[in-house]
Amino acid sequence: MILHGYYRSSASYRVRIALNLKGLPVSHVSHHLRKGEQRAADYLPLNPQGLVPTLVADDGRALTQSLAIVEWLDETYPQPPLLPADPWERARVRAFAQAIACDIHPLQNLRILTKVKAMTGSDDDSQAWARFVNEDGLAACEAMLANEPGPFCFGTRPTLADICLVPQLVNARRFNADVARFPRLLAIEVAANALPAFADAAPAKQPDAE
Ligand SMILES: N[C@@H](CCC(=O)N[C@@H](CS)C(=O)NCC(=O)O)C(=O)O
Repeated sequence: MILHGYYRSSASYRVRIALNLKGLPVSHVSHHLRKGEQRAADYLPLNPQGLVPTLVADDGRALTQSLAIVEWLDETYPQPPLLPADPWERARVRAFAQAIACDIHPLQNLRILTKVKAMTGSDDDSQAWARFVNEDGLAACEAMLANEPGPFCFGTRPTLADICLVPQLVNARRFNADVARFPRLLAIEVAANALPAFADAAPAKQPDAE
């Protein structure tokens, strides 16, 4: 398989964690986002949205959207499972993952911040926006886990929820969000990063890291 991504892309980071948890080998192709390589003519046929990640399977088919990719990996390579067996619990994990992937991450994406900066003429405004989006969204995530026993988001092993949370915390720090407000999320991050599957997927460990 080939993963088209970027070291600092948190959506690519989600897929890297899932591949590591499954023990699946992959080749990496890096697209430098600030240079606009995600919109290169030879990449757009794979991902018409001009975003990373894209996973190209062994048979050459290409799949976009990190959550769809992670769920496809989970269904195709079921061990270890990344979603609970019980339908209600599975839906709760997806709800948490989507609180991040649908309601935080897209609002602080590179193309949105570039637009905010262009509209306001201020890099400070775009950074303040990203900080607000992360703090506001992660406060809700902290509350969503208030009655969960840990050490992971939902129970004793990592799920799609942790796969979304850990990369988002890295983003939040990049925008100077006050993550100390979220002790439960930080404890989960420590538990997750103790696993090589999470630690090895970190942006700083990737070959294209700058
Ligand atoms: N919902 C998509 C989001 C993909 C996405 O926004 N990727 C970012 C990097 S994390 C990107 O390619 N940004 C480039 C841009 O905004 O131009 C997914 O989960 O795959």
